[in-house]
Amino acid sequence: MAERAQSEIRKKLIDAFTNNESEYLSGQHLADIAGCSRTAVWKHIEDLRSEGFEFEAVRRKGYKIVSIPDQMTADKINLGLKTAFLGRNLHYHDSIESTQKLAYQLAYNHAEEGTVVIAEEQTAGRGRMDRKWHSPKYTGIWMSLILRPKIPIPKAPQLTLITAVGVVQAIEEVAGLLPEIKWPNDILINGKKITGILTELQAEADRINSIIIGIGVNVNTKKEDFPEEIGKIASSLAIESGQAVDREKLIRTILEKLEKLYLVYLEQGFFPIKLLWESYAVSIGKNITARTLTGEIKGKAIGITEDGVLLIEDSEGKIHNIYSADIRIEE
Ligand code: BTX
Repeated sequence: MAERAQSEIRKKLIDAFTNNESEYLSGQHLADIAGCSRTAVWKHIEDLRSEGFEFEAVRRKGYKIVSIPDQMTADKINLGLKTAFLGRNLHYHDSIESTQKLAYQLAYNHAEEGTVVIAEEQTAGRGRMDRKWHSPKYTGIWMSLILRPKIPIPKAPQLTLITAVGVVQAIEEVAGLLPEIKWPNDILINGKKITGILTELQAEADRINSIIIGIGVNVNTKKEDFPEEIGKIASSLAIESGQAVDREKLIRTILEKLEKLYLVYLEQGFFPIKLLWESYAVSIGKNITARTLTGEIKGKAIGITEDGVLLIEDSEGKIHNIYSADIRIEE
C-alpha cells in the first residue's frame, strides 16, 4: 500500500513537470500538488534523477524538468518488426541482473527459438570470462537471444561472428556509421568499443540444446555515463554520430538482419558469412598480439577459417589457430 502511495505521488510529480515543461515549479507548489512534504518532493526528485530524468534546480525558483528518459516498451519494439521468429517472443524488463541469466533460465525451460530478453538496465551485466559489462539505464541495448541451431558444438563460435555482422549492418543502416569488427566479438568505431557480444551454450556431451547470444550496444550513452576506466576504451553511437539514435528501431533492425543471416547460415553454411565478416574486420592483415588462456602469441592475422577460427602467422612463418583470445592490434 505504502509503495502504491509513493508511486502515485511520483506520477503526480511527473505529470506536473511534463505539463509545465518550460517553467520552474517551487518545492512547496509540488508538495501541494502531490500531497506530500517538501522533503518527500526532494527525495522523489533525487530518485527520478537516478532513473534518468534531468532537472535544473534554481534557488527560490524551484525545479524545471530538462529531459525525460528515453524509455522503451515491448509494444514499441514490436511495432513494425519484420521477422518470422526472432523477437516474436519478447521479454522486456525495466531492470534486471543480466538478460543473459534470464535467457539461460528461459532456454532451460524450453523457451522457443527466437525468444529475446531485453532490459533497460542490467545490475550485473557480464562480459566474457566473468568480466563486467556496464549497462546504465535507458542508454543502450542490452539483450539476449535464444537460438537452437542443429550444428556440432565446435561450430558454436560462428554464431558470435554472424551476430557481429548483423549488428554492424544494423548500425550502418540506422545510425549511418561504419563500424569495424575486432575478432572475435568487439565492434569498434574510431578504435573504441561500441558493442560486445557474449555467446554461451547449453549443451549435452555431443548436442547443442541452445545458444544464448548476449548483445550489448552503447547507443545513447554520454561520455560522463562511463566509469573512467571504461570511458578510455569505449564509446557510443550518439557520441560518434553527434545525435541520439532510436534504440527501438536499432533493436528491430538488428533482429531483422540477424534472422536473415542466420537463415542463410543454416541453409548455405558459414562461407557467405565469412566473406561478409572479413569485409568488416579490422584485425585481418595487421600485426596483433593474441592473449589466450595459455599465453601470448604475436604475429600477423592472416584470416579466419571456415569455422571462424583466427589464423596468426608468427615471425617464423608458423600458423597458429586461435579459438578464443583477446587480441591487441599493434599498428
Ligand atoms: P568482453 O569480455 O569482451 O568485454 C568486457 C570488457 O569490456 C570489460 O572488462 C570492460 O573493460 C569493457 N566494458 C565493460 N562495459 C562496457 C561497455 N558498456 N562498453 C564498452 N566496453 C565495456 C563483451 O565482453 C561481451 C558483453 C556482452 C554484454 C551483453 S549485454 C546483454 C547480455 N547480458 C549480459 O549480462 N551480457 C550480455
